[in-house]
Amino acid sequence: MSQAAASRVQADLERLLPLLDARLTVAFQQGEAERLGEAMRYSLEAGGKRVRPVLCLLAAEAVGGQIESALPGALALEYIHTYSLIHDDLPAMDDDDLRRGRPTNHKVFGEGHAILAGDGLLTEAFRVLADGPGEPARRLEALSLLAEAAGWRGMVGGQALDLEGEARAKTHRLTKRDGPKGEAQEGPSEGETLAHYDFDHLQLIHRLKTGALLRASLEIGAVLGGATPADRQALRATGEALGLAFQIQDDILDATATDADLGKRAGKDAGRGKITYPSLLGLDGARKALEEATETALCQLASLPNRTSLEAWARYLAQRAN
Ligand code: GRG
Repeated sequence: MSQAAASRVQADLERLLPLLDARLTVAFQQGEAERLGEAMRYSLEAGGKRVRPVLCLLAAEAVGGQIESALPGALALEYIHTYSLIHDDLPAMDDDDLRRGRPTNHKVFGEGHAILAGDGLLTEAFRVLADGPGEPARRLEALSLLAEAAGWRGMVGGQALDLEGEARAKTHRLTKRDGPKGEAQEGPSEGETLAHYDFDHLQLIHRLKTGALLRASLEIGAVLGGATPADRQALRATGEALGLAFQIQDDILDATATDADLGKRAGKDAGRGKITYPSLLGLDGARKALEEATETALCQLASLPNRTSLEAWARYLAQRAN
């Protein structure tokens, strides 16, 4: 990444993070269910890169809109993202102990409260956007985009497909291990298992599970910022490409970084026999796919009036170290 792009990302963080941090936990400070409020604040305050809210705010700026008008969208995106991480870490899902460099929510507050903390964040996302400032028609459009991206046609659907794929891979491994004298029993061959969970399927899962919310981050910012239809379409396409790039880099980091670098367990994908970009294309192939997706994002941005920050962020996301 060039020095200019790195400085731009740093400057964006310095001006945008205080705006987000000042509002992020306000809704969870007071209420009857105090411990639940604490559980929601715990995960929000644990850090995180704030990629989705920042992209949302930058998208509004990129189309000539005001940051303030996009803030409710930015908060809503971080609430949904944080809820998804809390639920993803539960024993019924990925069963993780470490997230954002801290013990996971259910390790501190128990499974029941972690489920409810996720539910509380999910529902607050829609309230903050419904009540926020700005034109009602734009907020209504943003609500619809958020529901589509977070729900069963987006992130939740992608998570379901991922769980189903993992269950199939596990059954296949068990079938092999349980055979007489340790030999493989009759069952699906490796090729047959891969056919169920091949590259197209991997891309579908990524597009839904990770990509949908990232794409929505840019499109919601565009809508709240009052984008023209052409600018909105350009940002939607940018988000699609950035979502893919983000996931490829996530796969690469899982294969190459340490727990300490990531603030979460590294090497999970290989441990679970998951199909990933590096496992299918090799590390070099995955890096090439990452470059291509980033270039696509940069091309889509070319027609926008204020694109410098988003260009810098596209480069940063491809090179992020955690
Ligand atoms: C439980 C409904 C439900 C969905 C879970 C997003 C997700 C779906 C699971 C997370 C699993 C995972 C590691 C996906 C890969 C991409 C991803 C979302 C990484 C985490 O996002 P970052 O890097 O996290 O933006 P921070 O902590 O920086 O906010």
